[in-house]
Amino acid sequence: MRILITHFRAAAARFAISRSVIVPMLIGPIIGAMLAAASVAAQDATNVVTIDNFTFTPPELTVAVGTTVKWVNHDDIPHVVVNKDKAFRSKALDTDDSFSYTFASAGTCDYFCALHPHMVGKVIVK
Ligand SMILES: [Cu+2]
Repeated sequence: MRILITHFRAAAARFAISRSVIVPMLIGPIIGAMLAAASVAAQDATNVVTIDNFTFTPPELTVAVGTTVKWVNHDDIPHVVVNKDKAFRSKALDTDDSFSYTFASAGTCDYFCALHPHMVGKVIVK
């Protein structure tokens, strides 16, 4: 009987050790993924142009070469984001639709809405 109890205690101790090792192994990558997602979201927030009430906000955005800019339409009517030099043209963006474009070289990008040409904006790539 004494031997059985000793074996049981040893098994319990092994279980405790394995759990203390396995739980951090499982939680580590989850926390890592959460941190990675948070940093991507933070980066995105600075490179988003929103469309509200027929206005691009911010009207002028300065980014580094290689940056992806995302336009998000918050209006309840469609808009189309078009580069003046025809480098890009979005599809018609319905409410909450978005369009992304990566700026591969430096320069000034003037854009407007194809449906409402008085809507204009600018991305300066440095
Ligand atoms: Cu528009």
